[in-house]
Amino acid sequence: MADRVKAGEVRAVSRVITLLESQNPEGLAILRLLVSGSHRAAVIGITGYPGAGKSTVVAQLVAAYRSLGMKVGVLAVDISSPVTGGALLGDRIRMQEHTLDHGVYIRSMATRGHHGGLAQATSDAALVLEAAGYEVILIETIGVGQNEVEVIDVAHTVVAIVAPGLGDEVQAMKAGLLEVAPIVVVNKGDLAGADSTLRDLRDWCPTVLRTIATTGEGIAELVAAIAEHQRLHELLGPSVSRIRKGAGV
Ligand SMILES: Nc1nc2c(ncn2[C@@H]2O[C@H](COP(=O)(O)OP(=O)(O)O)[C@@H](O)[C@H]2O)c(=O)[nH]1
Ligand SMILES: [Mg+2]
Repeated sequence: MADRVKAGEVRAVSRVITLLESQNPEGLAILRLLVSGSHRAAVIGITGYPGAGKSTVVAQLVAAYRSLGMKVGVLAVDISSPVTGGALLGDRIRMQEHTLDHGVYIRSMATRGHHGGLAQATSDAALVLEAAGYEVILIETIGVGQNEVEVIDVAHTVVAIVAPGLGDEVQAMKAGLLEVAPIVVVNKGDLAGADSTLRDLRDWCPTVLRTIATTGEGIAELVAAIAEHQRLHELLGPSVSRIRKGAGV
């Protein structure tokens, strides 16, 4: 099974992630065989409140990285509640344009049913994708809270997505999430209030970008900012050490 994952076989990748989600000992044994590989993936966390445009940004990033010829894995972390259950379907439909592309793997991680925690399951899944040769791994997380910060530990680069007109949410993010997100994106740059949100955040964060994810505006700049952060990360330390630590191997 490990060999099949290393050969990039999608069915094997899915199977192993399912084993890991249920903390199956066989899954953990396979994972140990996988992490010895020499692949290096850029793991990018995309976080922010529901509705900010995370999935739309992720779909644009997938297109951007595919146009560079890179294999892209997407892990969508969904909270299994009646309130957000519909978001999962929306995400699937929105990303559907990429699902026929063999260079893109999209997987939803449901928070319910993880015995070892969502962050662990996500971290394990990212390692499987890395072993399977995915060069970019995008992790979309819903909301902002303690669990999110855990998931953020998996990613080398975290991008916080903010939409204008969410005054209170932006204030809450400043206090918490923005501390761990080196790149902040004000998405829905076409909406009123985008300018003042940008100004407000620029006092707090070094890198604040404006995007209109529905049209793709600003995505090239976001790709460049992520690349720059990843480059610094490479200089500052081994890119996979944190994720390896997360997998306990
Ligand atoms: N006006 C506008 N709408 C956007 C933009 N980006 C996303 N949306 C819309 O905002 C809604 C929520 O987007 P989604 O990507 O599902 O947000 P998520 O919950 O953060 O993943 C959808 O209806 C999108 O079409 C944007 O840049 N401008
Ligand atoms: Mg979404």
